[in-house]
Amino acid sequence: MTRFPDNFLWGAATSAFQIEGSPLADGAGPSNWYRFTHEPGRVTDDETADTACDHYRLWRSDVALMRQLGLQAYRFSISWSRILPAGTGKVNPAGLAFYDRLVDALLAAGIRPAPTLYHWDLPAALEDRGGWCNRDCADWFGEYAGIIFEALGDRVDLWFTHNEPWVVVDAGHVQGQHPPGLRDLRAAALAAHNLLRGHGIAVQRLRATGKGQIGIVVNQEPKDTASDDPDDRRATRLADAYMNRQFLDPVLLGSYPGDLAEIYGDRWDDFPAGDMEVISTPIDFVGLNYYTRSVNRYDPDPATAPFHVAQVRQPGALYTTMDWEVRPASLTAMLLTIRKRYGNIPLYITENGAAFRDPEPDTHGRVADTDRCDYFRGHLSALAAAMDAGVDVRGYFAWSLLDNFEWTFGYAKTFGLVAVDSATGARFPKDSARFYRNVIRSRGAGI
Ligand code: IFM
Repeated sequence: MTRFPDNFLWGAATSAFQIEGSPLADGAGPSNWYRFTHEPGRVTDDETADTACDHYRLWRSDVALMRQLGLQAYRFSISWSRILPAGTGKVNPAGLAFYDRLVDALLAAGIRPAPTLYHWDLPAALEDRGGWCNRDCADWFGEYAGIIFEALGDRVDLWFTHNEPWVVVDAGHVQGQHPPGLRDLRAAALAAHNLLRGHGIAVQRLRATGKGQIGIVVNQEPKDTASDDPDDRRATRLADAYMNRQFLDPVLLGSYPGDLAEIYGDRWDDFPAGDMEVISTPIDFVGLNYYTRSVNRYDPDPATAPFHVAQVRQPGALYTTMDWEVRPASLTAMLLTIRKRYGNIPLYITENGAAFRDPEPDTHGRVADTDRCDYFRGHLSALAAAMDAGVDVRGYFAWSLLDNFEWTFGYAKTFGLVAVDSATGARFPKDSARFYRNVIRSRGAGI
């Protein structure tokens, strides 16, 4: 394929907490991430997202910038605690008004809004009530989703429920690196299940409105085994079940992968029979975030239980500053695997991109981020290869529009098409932004 289809959707993605700043402005409640980032030692250099990219104030010029870059769609997330400061109950009209204006501005600029309802920032008040470990959280999410559909559903037709629920489960409930900071497998199993129930409830809420299309966003990381040793193969299979199939199997096949029992053991409760029906409510598409693959081996160290998996670094491979191997071929492989396991459901690449150490802007403000251009070139070719093989991919969102707050890494990891001067908020489109604009204009001929 030399060109992507005419109706292929080209966009860029961000998330609320990572770019907006002004976390408590205009009546917003604190989110779990706001609170977490204000606890010493949680984030590199104790950086916070109190200003981030200042998008909450600079959204108008950011929409103008997206237009200049030729974006056809913008995937952003909505901050639950701006809309419902206590998580449920009383709506904060000023919070809704922010997204209402943003959607209008995007449409006026000819850019299709594609909101994600939940990109990790939970109202702190709900975390205090048990967060995703509380069964009720799925219904609280449904209530919030209903408010958003009611407010924006006349203008938005492309919705995503959760972003990367695996990260919420793993980083938040197994590794203790994200809020709520737990290291508890029983909590992880509960949170995973309730996130999925929340997803299903939100899908049903949208269906009740009779408008719009909806899907979930999962991060997929192909798991390759370091050797044919049975222990390495088993460790690889478990890593795959845990990260890649734990969420897509229930949503698309209506059951959990059997191998999860080997991970969770008796920390997995029996859930009510009707739950799976809610979780597997039919969706319109799946959003896939792809960054890298991993090569895995068995690790006997008791500290790595119950996964007993370690990643093997590949000599000679290029790694990003996240320490993620650059491996476009695994994007093609991932898409073919998805089609084989789940059938030819429509897909979007909802995130793809790379953090590299960028050169400083030169005297004309130019940032020559050659590595990132190469990354996009390689991955778009890999995407085209999968589409040539018949995989139904409808669009691509580069991560990310702006250099932003990379969670516990603070501002050190830069993924943006556009650099942001932290002192002034000034935006500098990098060479990758120009490269991407040409890709969009030429429908991929510029790769
Ligand atoms: O920045 C994150 C984003 O919030 C979720 N997907 C991965 C990105 C890079 O780590």
